[in-house]
Amino acid sequence: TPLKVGICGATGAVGKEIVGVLETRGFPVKELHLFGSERSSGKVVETKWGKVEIEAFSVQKAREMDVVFISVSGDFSKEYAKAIAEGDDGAVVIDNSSAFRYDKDVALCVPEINADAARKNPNKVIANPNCTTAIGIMALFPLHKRFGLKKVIMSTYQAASGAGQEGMDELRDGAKEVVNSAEGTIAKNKIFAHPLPFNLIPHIDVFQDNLYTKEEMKVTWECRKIMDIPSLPVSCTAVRIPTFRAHAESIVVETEKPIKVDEARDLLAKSPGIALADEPANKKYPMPLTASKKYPVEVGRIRQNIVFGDHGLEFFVCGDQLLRGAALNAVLIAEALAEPVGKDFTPKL
Ligand code: 11C
Repeated sequence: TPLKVGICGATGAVGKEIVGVLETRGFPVKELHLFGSERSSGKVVETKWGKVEIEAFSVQKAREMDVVFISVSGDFSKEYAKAIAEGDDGAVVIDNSSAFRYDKDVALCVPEINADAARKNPNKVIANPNCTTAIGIMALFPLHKRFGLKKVIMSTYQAASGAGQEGMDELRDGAKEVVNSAEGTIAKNKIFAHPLPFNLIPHIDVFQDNLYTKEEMKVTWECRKIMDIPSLPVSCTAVRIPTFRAHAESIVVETEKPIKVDEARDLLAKSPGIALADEPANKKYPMPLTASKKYPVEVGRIRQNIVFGDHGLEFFVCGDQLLRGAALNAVLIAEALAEPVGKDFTPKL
């Protein structure tokens, strides 16, 4: 049945992508309401459902929706998400922030993996995972089901889009400044901890007591919750690199059962949400340039890991940060909610 759909943060990098995903997925939209700040209200956005004017957000207006996607900030979600969802007449909220991800009574969902967590969620706020988790877990989960994950070690190469439109703008403007200026010029930075053009920064989000960053710990906490393996050791080093919108991840797993490259490759090729890109002889492997603006996550460079031997696999994944990492996953959660409890969710992407 067609739904009244609201988007909070509709003019942001993720909000715009949510509109695009609703359009291309043919999501059953009865009415589309785009909520923004006072500053952007009144602007008109062309959509498949006609021109839609940005409305100033209010809890009351959002509560009139059937489903509301929130992609503003953790503080915005903390303040408003529960008020939008509360009671039988509230809306289902799909929240892109980290505000509720680790709450016991809030489902954290990648619908191809744990759709039922969202369907059986005891309240109407459902959390969308961090982009790094959502991308890597597309390959990790099928491997876990077949071989059992024992340990996961990964390093990431994360795009500027993780810091939103302002992050992408800072990269583009800074790169222009460097190439158009005297040799040795270093770009300015405000969004990132250091200048990003022609650099990389092993620091995303704030440092924790254990000297991992919060971005790195999110991967640990979220992999455990989504795959329901509460004590899985997952160690991540998260690095910002000067790409625009696709995160790449180098992942090593140790498995309970012996794992063979061919078997793992066949399994991953058939798993939902994945596009295999694993033909080294033809220079085909996952890259930000080929994974950007695509729904599936590319997986390749699959090989037996030297350290863990016949119980170890090493591979590379690359996925669009704004799509699988945010907008696509959020819309797929809404699609999965329309299907009955117990049904596997395997959308065509
Ligand atoms: C980044 N992964 O690349 C972050 C952005 O927890 O939703 C997403 C932060 C989050 O900067």
